[in-house]
Amino acid sequence: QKTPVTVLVTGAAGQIGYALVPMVARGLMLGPDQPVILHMLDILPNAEALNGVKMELVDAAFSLLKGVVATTDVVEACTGVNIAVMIGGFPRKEGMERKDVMSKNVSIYKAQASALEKYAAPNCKVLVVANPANTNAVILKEFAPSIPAKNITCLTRLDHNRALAQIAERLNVHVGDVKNVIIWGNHSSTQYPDVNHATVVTKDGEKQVRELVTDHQWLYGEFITAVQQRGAEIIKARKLSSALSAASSACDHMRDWVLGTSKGTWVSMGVYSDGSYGVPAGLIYSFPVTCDKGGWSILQGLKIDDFSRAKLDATATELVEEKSFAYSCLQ
Ligand code: NAX
Repeated sequence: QKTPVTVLVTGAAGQIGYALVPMVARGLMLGPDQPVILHMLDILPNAEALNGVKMELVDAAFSLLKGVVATTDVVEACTGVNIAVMIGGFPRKEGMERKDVMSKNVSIYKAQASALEKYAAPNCKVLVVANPANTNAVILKEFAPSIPAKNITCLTRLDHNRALAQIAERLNVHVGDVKNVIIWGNHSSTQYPDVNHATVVTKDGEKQVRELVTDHQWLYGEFITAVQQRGAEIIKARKLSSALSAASSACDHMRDWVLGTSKGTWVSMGVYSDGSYGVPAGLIYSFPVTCDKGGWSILQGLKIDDFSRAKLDATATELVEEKSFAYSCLQ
């Protein structure tokens, strides 16, 4: 049997954490033959609830789960972790500005970065889910300098999956037959869901979404807003934010990163920008990526038309502003 992989989940007593840990323990993140040890971190006021989650994991008798640590100690949580899924953070409460939330999370991510820097396994792969996801990831990168920049990513796969689902619904095809949408930029309402290169597998071969959806007003209007606003729609319906879809997408993100994307398919990941597609280097920006042998590369050479260019730039501008605000909080 393979050596167990240690997976850290922060904010594990929260909604997404509760949905995610059983998925990890069932092999949905790292594969059905990969044993795991779960390290779950939360804060003191949630220690009892966290312990309850641990009890449930034990009771579920998962055959792949080789150990569970439930702790409020960051050092214990980060020690020896191979994979870190960072969900914990300060939630946005009524009346709070996005910037208030950001300043609280910047200090949390600075502290947790330092713990990962010192105690995680050398090649630890990090996925930041907590908002503002891209900017928390930038801060984490800054304060964990020995973790390679390529190992620090943020979640935009939920937005990617939402875009696939919207197209599938519109065309009345199965979501598994739609591929290669792209989420560019920030996991915020400035994100750009791009279908210019997306295709659908049909019985007559692969077809461009742009040809199949003839109503381009929908494709470049309502579709984009629907993906951007889907999170708000879920909150309205559930009175709680998305959790099972976020957890499932986090599994998709890590699984593809570790095990690879299939040939001819790309996915969206928030990754460290090297300046590709004219995106300022040093941001954590969502790009189309392919994954192989545990690494990702930004897909190169896609044609970007004027409509897309403006949208790529607008979301980059927001990320530049967020980054400089985050740094100002640390002064
Ligand atoms: P919850 O409030 O249910 O859970 C968050 C958990 O984090 C709580 O248990 C809390 O005690 C814990 N926590 C707070 N500070 C902590 C710290 N310093 N160390 C460890 N744990 C800490 O939120 P949930 O609905 O699970 O959402 C978690 C985060 O994901 C939020 O920031 C949310 O905005 C973000 N999201 C990101 C998404 C993405 O696609 N990137 C989509 C879903 C989600 O909205």
